[in-house]
Formats: sequence, structure tokens, C-alpha cells
Amino acid sequence: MLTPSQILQLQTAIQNSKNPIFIFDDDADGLCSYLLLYRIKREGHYFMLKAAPHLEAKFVKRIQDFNPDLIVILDIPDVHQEFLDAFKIPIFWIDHHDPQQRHNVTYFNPKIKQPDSYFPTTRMAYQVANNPKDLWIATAGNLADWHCPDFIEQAATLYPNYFPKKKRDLPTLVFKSKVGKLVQFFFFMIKGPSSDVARSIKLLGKIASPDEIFSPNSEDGNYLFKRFEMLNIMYEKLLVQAKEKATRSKILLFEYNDEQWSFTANLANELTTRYPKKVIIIARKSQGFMKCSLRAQFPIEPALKRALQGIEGYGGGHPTACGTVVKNEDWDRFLNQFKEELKRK
Ligand SMILES: [Mn+2]
Repeated sequence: MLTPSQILQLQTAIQNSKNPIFIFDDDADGLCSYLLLYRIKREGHYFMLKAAPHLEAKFVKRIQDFNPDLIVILDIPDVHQEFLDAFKIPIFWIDHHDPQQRHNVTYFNPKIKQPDSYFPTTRMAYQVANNPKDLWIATAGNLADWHCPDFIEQAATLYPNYFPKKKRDLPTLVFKSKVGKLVQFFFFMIKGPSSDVARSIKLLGKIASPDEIFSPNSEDGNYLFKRFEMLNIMYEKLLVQAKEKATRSKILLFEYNDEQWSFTANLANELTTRYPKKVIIIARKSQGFMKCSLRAQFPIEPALKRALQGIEGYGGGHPTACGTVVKNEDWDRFLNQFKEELKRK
């Protein structure tokens, strides 16, 4: 969490800025962090960093073109020093991945002081925004990063229709309740053609409540709800197909074919809560590679690292949640090696 002086520093910077740019990670935590901070003044621009954990020097020009007077970087694990050095304006960076050493930036990361703490970027963005009218966005962003925020009871009071009556554990909230639909909604809005994504993010800058989306009576609400429904149908279809792959095997492997739409991480997250004893592998065939999300309720990263030896591909992440990309030609060999490595533990 941010300290009172960090909160004040960021609030003051945003209040004093006429043209801030918010750079965020392309997931629901990144998007919700951005929305909370943007909605303080509703001024400036955003840049969503797609499928790249590194904010590199090659993005400097894109950002300079917005002519910003303030840069706020949200939920991005790694920002290169060359990127930071290219600007002469204040830069703030709020993150909750492994702490980095950089200069020319005001860097807030709760893991610096408390390595075992876990607060999604949205939780900290809400400390800065501190607007109860946006509590629905704050709630969704935290749940999306698998964190039950301390204000969950307040959210349940404000939006009773979105919460189950009693059970408030994470799997129930995220996968079996209406607030979970809201979480999916924020994940889905950043998928698909970039013009659709841009329109969705723009509308989310002004939408006042989740009911405007889920019981729409405006053109804006309608657009968002239709898009959510379309994506949700695609997702649910894949989920059914993936569940059919559950056998007595330790591994639940589901492969699908899609160049444009990626649901791998969402499917893997949902399936690991339903099959806690299995290793979940969701693999999407795209451009000659298998792009995968791996999940389990026990460590799998060491086995993955060993299985990648001698394979054209790369991968890693967290002990129980990894991503990997493997060349099509090496896929079967990789799978066999991974199965063997899992047995070895
Ligand atoms: Mn995050």
C-alpha cells in the first residue's frame, strides 16, 4: 500500500497536470488502475502496453507524440532506464511485481519494504483516487489480480446485487457471482480489434455504474454490454471444451486455434480453481507457436524451466502460474519432457 505522503505526492501531480499520460499493462488490473486515476480529472491520454513486460526505449517516440507534462506508469514489471532518461518531466511508476532499481523516476512498490506483501496496482490507485463512486472499478481490478480488497464489505453494501449473500471467498466471488462477471468484463474489454478496445476504454472513462453496463439503457452501455456478451459466448464455449479434456491424468491440456482472440490466461485461472489437483495447460496455436498459460495449486515453474531445455521456446513467471511459448515443431517433445519433469518434482 502507499504511504500518506506517497498518496499526496501522486494526487498533487495529477491535479497539477494538464496533459498526463497513463501507461498501463494490458490486463484488468492495469486497465482498472488507469480508469481510477484518469477519472480524477478526466484529462490526458493513455497508452496500453500490449503483451510486453518491458517498457523499452523504442516506446519513447510514441509517448512523446502525446506531448505529456506527466507520466504515470501502472502495473508494468520492468521499465528500462533508457526510457526514463528520455524525458524531462515527472514520471511516477506504481507496481507490485519484483522491485527494480531505477533513477529519474518516483517509484512506488509495496514489495520494497514488504517482500511478501501482495497488493494489486488497482488497490494503490484507489488510495489515490479515493472516490467511492468508483468502488466498482476498484473492486473488479483487485479481484482480477486475485486479491480480496479490504473494502469488499463496503462494495457489497453499495452493489448488493453483484455479491453472493454469504460466501465471500475469492473463487466464489470471481467465478460464481455477478461481481465475477464484472471482473471478466474488464478482462474482455481489452481483447479484440484495437478500434473496439479504444472505443470501450473511452466509454469506460465516463460510465457511472456497473448497472449502466449490465442493464444498459444508453447507447454507450449497450455497446459495452453487447461486446461483453459476444466475448462471453466465445469464452464459455472454450471453457466447456476445455472441461471435456479433464481425465484421470494429472495434466489437463486444452489446445485451441485462434489468431485473434486470446483467452488462455482466463481459462487457466478458472480451471485451476475447479481442478486444484491438476496442472492446467491452455495452449493457443498462433503464428507457428504454441502460446500457453500453465497453472496449478502447487509449484510448477522449476519443472517448466527444466522441460524447456533443448526446446525452441521460452517461459516462466510465478511458482504456480507461468506462461510459455513453444515452437510448433517442438511441442510434442516439450510436453513429454514436462510430464517427466512433473513426476520428478
Ligand atoms: Mn497487476
